[in-house]
Amino acid sequence: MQLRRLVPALTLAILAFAEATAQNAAPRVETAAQKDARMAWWRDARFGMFIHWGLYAVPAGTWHGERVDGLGEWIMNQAKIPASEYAQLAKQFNPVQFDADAWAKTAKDAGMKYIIITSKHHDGFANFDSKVSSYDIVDATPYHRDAIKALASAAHRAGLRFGVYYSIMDWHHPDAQSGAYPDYNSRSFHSPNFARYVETYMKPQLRELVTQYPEIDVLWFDGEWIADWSDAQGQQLYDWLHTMKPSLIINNRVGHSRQGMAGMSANKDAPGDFGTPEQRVPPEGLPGVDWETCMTLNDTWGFQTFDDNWKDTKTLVRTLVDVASKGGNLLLNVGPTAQGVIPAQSVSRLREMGDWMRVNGESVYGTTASPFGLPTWGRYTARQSTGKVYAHVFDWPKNKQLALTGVTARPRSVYLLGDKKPLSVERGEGGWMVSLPAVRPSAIDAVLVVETGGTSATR
Ligand code: JFZ
Repeated sequence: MQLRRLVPALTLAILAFAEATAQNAAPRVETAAQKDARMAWWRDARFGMFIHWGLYAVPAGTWHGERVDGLGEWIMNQAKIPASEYAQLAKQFNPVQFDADAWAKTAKDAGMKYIIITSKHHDGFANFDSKVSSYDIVDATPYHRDAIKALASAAHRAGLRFGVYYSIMDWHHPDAQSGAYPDYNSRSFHSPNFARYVETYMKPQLRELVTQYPEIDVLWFDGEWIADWSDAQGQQLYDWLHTMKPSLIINNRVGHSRQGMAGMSANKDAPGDFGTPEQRVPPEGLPGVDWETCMTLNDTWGFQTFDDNWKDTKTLVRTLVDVASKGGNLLLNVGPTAQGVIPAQSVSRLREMGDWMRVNGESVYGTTASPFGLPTWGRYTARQSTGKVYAHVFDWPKNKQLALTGVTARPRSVYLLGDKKPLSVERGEGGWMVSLPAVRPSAIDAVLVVETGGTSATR
């Protein structure tokens, strides 16, 4: 082997050895109480903003005049675009209208408590100033500014937590999946140099993110289903990240055993702090388990000009409440344009969710799963510290009699949230029956406070 090839190979071996030694020297030991403390803000938050933004916003779903099927951020794979050709999009990515404070305000006004943005999606393009790559927003675009840095600071100014999405799969890097072209997403493809990508590219980029962006509290991995990744590698990565920053919260896609769109890991010892159901809410509560449903407002994550299948505000609020009633968080996505603008259809829906949250947020933030199952008329959430259960009435009964199904002991008091006036409660056929007021306070979700003597609510 020539010296110029031997030196990088040796460097890699030394790096890998140093990492392995560091891991052996510092195995992560965390008590249940320490984990509760680390997860506390996240469990209280219940509602966050997901942002998918990158070069795919430039074609926005159309390639050579043809609409491309599938998700906007998958266009490189769907249209079988060679990596070198796709990379040319960087020259057109100049989001001069990007206003990080405006994005943070949109999240804040919706009632969201944290923001997770793509730092690098499957296409390999980084939205931050990476020193191990020139394939990033600072080096490769006319914009030349670090979007992750700007949004991290804006989020903190707005009092929001901040985290980044990072794809393990990389269609651009020659040592990762670019060799799988034209099927970048092949599940059987192995790169002979994948370890080199991990040690000299992925981990250095993750180190940059964790050490140079102090606001980052969450790492949201994805693209973990590739044949070159395993639970064991995920566990090593998880431990390595925690050695650098013990407070990090890391999703279960750091490992390899997520079960499809249901999102929970098959193996209970798999790495990761929370499960990631995608585009769906688990049918039942998952007591004692941390999870977060990620969902689009229309049908795509990355911006597409033609996707107009927007969910309505009522559906969105009820989805958030459904999630909270089952003990999870909702991470709702926006896909900004290549100019740096969150689509108006997204902003208006989020503003309307915020209108509901400003009145009813108490029944969502810091609550735990329903102690009384799933009533036919809506959902329950609970706050153990106060013994309050919130009855979320989606379907207001015509006869104004609401059966508090699942509640056994006589409630101490029942009233509308934001109106302390006690409502009459009588024992009836359907259990404890509440006489509802004549005026329904919300057609989206009218919230009643049920004061119980104390509940056995679990997360
Ligand atoms: C993944 C990404 O691929 C997607 O672009 C988006 O970032 C989302 C939040 O996460 O979604 C997936 C992942 C895997 C499959 C489908 C969607 N899959 O294996 O079918």
